Amino acid sequence: MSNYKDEVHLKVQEKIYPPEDIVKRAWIKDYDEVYKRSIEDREGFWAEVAEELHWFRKWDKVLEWNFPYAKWFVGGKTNITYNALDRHIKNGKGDKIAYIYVDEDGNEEKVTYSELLEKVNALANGLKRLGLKKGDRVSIYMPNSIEAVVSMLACARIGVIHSVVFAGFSEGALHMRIDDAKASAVITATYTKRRGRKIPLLPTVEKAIKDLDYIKNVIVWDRDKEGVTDKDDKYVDLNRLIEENKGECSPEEMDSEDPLFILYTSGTTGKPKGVLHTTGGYMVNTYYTAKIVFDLHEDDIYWCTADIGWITGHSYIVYAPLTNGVTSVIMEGVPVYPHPGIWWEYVDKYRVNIFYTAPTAIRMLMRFGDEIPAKYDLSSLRILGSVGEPINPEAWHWYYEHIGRKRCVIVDTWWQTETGSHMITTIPSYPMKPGKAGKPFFTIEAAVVDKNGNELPPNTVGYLVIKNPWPSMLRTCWGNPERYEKYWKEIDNVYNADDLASIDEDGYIMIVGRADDVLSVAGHRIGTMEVESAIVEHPDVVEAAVIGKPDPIKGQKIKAFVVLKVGVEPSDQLKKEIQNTVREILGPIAIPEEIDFVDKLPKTRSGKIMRRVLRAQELGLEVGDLSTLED
Ligand code: 6R9
Repeated sequence: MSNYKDEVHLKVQEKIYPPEDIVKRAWIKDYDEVYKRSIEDREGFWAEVAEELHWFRKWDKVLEWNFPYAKWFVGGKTNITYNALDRHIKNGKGDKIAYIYVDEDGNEEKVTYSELLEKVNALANGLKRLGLKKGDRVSIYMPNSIEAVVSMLACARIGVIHSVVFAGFSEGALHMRIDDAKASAVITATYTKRRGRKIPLLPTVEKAIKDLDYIKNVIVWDRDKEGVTDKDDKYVDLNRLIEENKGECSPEEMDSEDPLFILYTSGTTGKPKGVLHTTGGYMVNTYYTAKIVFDLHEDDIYWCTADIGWITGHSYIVYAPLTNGVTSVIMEGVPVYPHPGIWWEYVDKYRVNIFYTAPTAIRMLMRFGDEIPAKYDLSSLRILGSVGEPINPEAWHWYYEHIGRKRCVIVDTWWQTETGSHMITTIPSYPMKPGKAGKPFFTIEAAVVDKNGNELPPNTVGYLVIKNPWPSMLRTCWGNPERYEKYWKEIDNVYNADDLASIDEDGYIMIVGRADDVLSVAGHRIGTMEVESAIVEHPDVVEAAVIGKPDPIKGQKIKAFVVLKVGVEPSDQLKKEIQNTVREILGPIAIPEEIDFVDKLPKTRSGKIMRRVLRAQELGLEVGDLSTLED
């Protein structure tokens, strides 16, 4: 793996100590002691955590590990919405604000725990009335909003499996995800707001489901009351459905292993995989990681800037903040509109204590200068989180100094759609190392190994693997168990995260990046194959290969190498058309910024495109072993 060695990053050794007051209030003060105990008795550890939540029936067994299939809290019955809502209301916290929704124009809407439950119950009743039942799938294509949260929770209330699709995806990506899950209904909105514009969503849904006759209903949040659902019985008005079905909806007693949701994520080959998460383990693991890593306490105001369309939104905008009973900010819009201080303005206004974002956003905001955050009172902040990609030390220090004002801790949380919750992360009570994610969370045994599973010496880059099952691990890939088994069978019967990493002498893990052909553009996981397939949809294109190029803000940007049909002349116009094709099929995040027209692509003898050759040429790196190259 020598071509990944980077002497500079191995020298990152700086240690920064957390402020005393933060350590003093932290739930866990002695990481080493608790970690040791958690490894000695993994099941006992998680059982103790699970006791903090409500179960209609207690589990018989904490873990059943039938490699590579795990069942957690076997025999237990619960409902995640009961723990997210009813439990707090029963404890007298019904009037507490659950979400403060804000948009780019300063519009604000607050919802209490009681009000949220009322809406969730009503929509759940409505979904039932439309004929939806436990085990059915519903796709959700919604703006980042309270309505989206209500939609997800209404599904979970009655055991309907939700499949949220990021509202930045276009019709092709949406069609694939709806069709793979065979959703019976779609919940959407007329539009989402972005940079002061209304981006239509409903027309995209209509195109995506054109030939899908198993879709019984499209439920629409008609934001401007345009009457868009009047045209056809298939269309149902979301707010009317809520209005007309008010009343109690008792939570479905879900088996601990009943599916909660599917979320599609990009892989190396073929189409995205539907990662399946189940009820009990996901609930316990997300609840507890948020509590410890963000050190959540009763009166905290918490803001995760992700979108509900990604796993970070599922776990740390929706489920974990609610099971912890805190108040969350949820924002619809981008970080730079109407001005690049909008996030800090809201941190100041709502007295946010915990702020969780991605390095790509930090790098983007850094560019606007230190004077922007300096205008605001950010003294309420205590914990700053980072997720999605490695945070480079420069961005780390800016976040620490200009946002945290050297009084906060930064928790760099490494995890994946597949892991469901934080796996390797700093926690607030031990020293931070800028550029390193931190140590394994409790009960997690992580290692850095070679392809055969041999552990590598400290500070050597290799594959990051997890050696044990954990409660919120994915249970399978929807309709594709072979793909699931691959995670555990590729490297010596341990979970292969497909990330490259190194571990230092103190046990801190540094993530280097993806090992497979997955791109990370502004923290979004995009498969090279997905983009290539979209490019080839253009009638003049024969073949395409896509690589990621380092980008100071987005982490990576996409470059495409395109082979045209014989007789077609390359032109700037054609580049634009190809970009538009990708935009239409996948959405703006997947557009190749650079396009080179080439005569042919480097391939292996078995016909696989050797993207690493293109990458090496493009970036001036060593090409490495070429023995499998075709010619
Ligand atoms: C939560 C999420 C997962 C991939 C993962 C890795 C990268 C996530 C990171 C990080 C370095 C961190 N990643 N967190 N890399 N440091 N703190 O992002 O899930 O969209 O599935 O992406 O993101 O490469 O394998 P997902």
